[in-house]
Amino acid sequence: MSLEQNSYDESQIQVLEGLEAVRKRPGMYIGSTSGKGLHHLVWEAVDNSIDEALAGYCTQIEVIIHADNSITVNDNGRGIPVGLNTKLQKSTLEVVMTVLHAGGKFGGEGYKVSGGLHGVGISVVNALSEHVKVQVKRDGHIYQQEYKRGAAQYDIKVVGDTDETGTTVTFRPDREIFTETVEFEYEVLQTRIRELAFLNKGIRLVLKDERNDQEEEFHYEGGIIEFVKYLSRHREVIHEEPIYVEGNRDNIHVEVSLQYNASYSEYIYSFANNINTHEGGTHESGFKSALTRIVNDYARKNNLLKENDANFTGDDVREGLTAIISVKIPEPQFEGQTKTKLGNSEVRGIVESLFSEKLQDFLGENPSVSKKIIEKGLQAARAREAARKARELTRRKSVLEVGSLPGKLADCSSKDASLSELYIVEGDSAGGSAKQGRDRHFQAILPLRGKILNVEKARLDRILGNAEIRAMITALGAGIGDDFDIEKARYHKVIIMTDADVDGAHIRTLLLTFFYRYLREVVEAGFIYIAQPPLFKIERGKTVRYALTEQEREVILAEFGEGAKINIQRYKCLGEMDAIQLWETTMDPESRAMLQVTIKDAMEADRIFDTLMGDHVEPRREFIEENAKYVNNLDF
Ligand code: 0RA
Repeated sequence: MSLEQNSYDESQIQVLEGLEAVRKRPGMYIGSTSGKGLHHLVWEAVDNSIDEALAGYCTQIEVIIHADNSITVNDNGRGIPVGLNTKLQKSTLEVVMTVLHAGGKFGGEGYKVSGGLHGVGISVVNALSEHVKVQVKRDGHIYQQEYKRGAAQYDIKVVGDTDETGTTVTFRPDREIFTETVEFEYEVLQTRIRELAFLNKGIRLVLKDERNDQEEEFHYEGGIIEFVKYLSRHREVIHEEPIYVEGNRDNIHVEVSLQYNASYSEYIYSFANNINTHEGGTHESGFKSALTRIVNDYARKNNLLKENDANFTGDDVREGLTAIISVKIPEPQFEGQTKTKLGNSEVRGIVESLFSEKLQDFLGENPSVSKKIIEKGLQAARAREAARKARELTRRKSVLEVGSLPGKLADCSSKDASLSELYIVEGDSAGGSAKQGRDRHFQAILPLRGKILNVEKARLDRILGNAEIRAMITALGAGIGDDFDIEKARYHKVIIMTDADVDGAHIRTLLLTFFYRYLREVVEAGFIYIAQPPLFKIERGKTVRYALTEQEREVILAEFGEGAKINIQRYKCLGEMDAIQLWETTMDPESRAMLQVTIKDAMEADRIFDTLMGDHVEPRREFIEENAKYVNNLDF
């Protein structure tokens, strides 16, 4: 085998630490050893191939889930170098696979996807796998090496000849490390691989699942233009082709694509080096300020905003907007709580100026679309004003009428918020049972009428005008909007209790959306919970058991065994339980099962809610079908 490789300087490899450190503290390298960490291994491997593609040497990447839950990532790049690393007296391949961070100094040219948790190197995957096999095709040969828990099993060897090039890594995650699960989820891989295909136009990404012979190919010549179209696919768009700008300045590559639709929602996703910058950052703020400025300029120049009209706010011009901002930069700085905020200050101005110019041209060339965008902005501004008035109304109600709690609230006697719970219950009849069954010392009950459902098609700002929602805000006592103060919250647990049917799922989605958009701090504080009423009551003689799921029902039936007569009741709504049953199964802190809502759950509800009030009927029908199924299998 040839030991000397062309221009690649193998002394660049930095030897930092042994793989033992990775096995001792895997969380430090891949975030966690949960399912998320497990999937992270795949991203680590895929990122290397994406880097090779971004450097211009690789056009196709294949990810295969094997039946034994091992993964293969295969690319047609140049192949990891195999020549001798003179310092370590090992092949470069072995160094890359067994020395922590050795991959970091690769190449030098092009961008690295690395950032945040990514980019720790393929050696981390090796350290955390029971078994790894790597094959490299280059220089006419197929080279191979295998490892167990990071340790090479033999020296690199030639196992065949080929005129192709590429790298194939197959790894089986270590069960000793991933104690929770070693099972890969198709949807998780699919979502990210699709996203990578959108973000890196032209690359062909293939996902195969050998567990059920599923296979999909993701390949978008249009890149983020197609991403925007994909995100808007359920919407009534107001211009067929998304606006697109691509440019390079100071080694920073910028792409922006956007499209307006008839809905009221805003979907802006930003990425830096393929990493979703959830917390935004300089690229996103550059985009937003350009958008606000240019739309206002256009509206003024064309007399669509009158002299007495105030300028549009950023929110006004982003109603009904779907946008992707993707930058690729040599040294991204990730900041913020979750390290998903782009900090590089030079990026703001570059995005802003590249995008401004393009947007200005677009508006000038498409006057009828521009008019529609401005009209949406005007509508949004009016809605904003209406929402402000609605908020004032709730504020006056809660602040001026001191101590006036909603009439339907059955409050608890405790004044200690940290001990107090507010049950928000669907329907007056279940509300009645809950009032009877509760422990009134610390449990308050607020029944909600089904009427709240009718806001389905309403804008969220109108929801604030809804009496039921206002009762909730007043009961919670922490205000809303600018004068919100979590310290004033009268309960530290707000428990949503709805029926196990589609309407119940619907109301729950609405409530979570409301909390997410208007009382996010309450969600962040961990105050929101979802009650888990049982789905089945199973009786044998005098013994009564409750099951939350069909699985639990089966377990109980197995315990009861054959023989005596067994009676199974399926609860369709909370009202079928009497006060005592409701207390025993769903409200008694000793025995109840509740789900605490995370900000991610609430965000997901917000997305679903948006689908529900979207412009198309189809996704709504899908939600109902999905949820009907969901609820049958029980819940969440
Ligand atoms: C650095 C240099 C060269 C190839 C690669 C990195 C490379 C690494 C991986 C990891 C997965 N797939 C990959 N493909 C390529 C080649 C340098 C040369 O040939 O001159």
